[in-house]
Amino acid sequence: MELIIGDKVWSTWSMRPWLALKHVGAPFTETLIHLRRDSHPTTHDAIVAAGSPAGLVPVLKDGGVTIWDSLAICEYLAEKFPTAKLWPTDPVARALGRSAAAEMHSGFSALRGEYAMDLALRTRVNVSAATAKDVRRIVALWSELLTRFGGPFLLGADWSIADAFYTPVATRLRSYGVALADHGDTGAARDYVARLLQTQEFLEWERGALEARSKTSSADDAD
Ligand SMILES: N[C@@H](CCC(=O)N[C@@H](CS)C(=O)NCC(=O)O)C(=O)O
Repeated sequence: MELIIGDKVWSTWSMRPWLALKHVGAPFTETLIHLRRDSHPTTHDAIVAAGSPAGLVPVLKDGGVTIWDSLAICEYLAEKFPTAKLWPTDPVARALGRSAAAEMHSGFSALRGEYAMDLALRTRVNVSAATAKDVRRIVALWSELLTRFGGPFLLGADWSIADAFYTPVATRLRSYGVALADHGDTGAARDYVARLLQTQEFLEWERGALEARSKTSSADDAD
């Protein structure tokens, strides 16, 4: 299998299936396409040439098949590797997990638009009213699932696609210094953020992101 991704420091949609693939443990090669068209004007052409009909990353190639959306890739992996339990076997837990992942995939536009993922960033902001609304909803959703299934992950004992989908949110909350207690959290959401940021898969992604960032900075310094 080959996974085509964007820069690890920024590309939230690439991170999700990458975490799922690492969790599954299947061998895969990784092809990186630099994003940010101002500095990489050929991004779109490179993604299309790599075989993405939508001109977006991530893309998974498996044999003759090309899958070009983060959620579709994760669903494919769940079906291809059932023993990895990327979704729980209980249909209710699975349906709630899919609802949570789909809500992330299609929603939270204020948080996503105003506070881009940047794994190297640490700051403190007063979030806008629109983002505060998104954060409050995320805290409520996480708290409800953590209570219902008993944690430590959203659907219970096993890390799932729902957790993959919210890991980039956890990085944004850390990067922008968002205090979840100001948005309805009684501690469960804060602890869940810490847990997502300590998984082996995320730490490996983060190491790759920061190494790439330091190489880019050294190259920029040399200009
Ligand atoms: N809904 C798509 C969204 C994919 C997406 O927006 N990818 C961004 C990178 S995170 C992209 O390819 N941007 C192309 C560009 O920056 O030119 C998915 O879930 O895969």
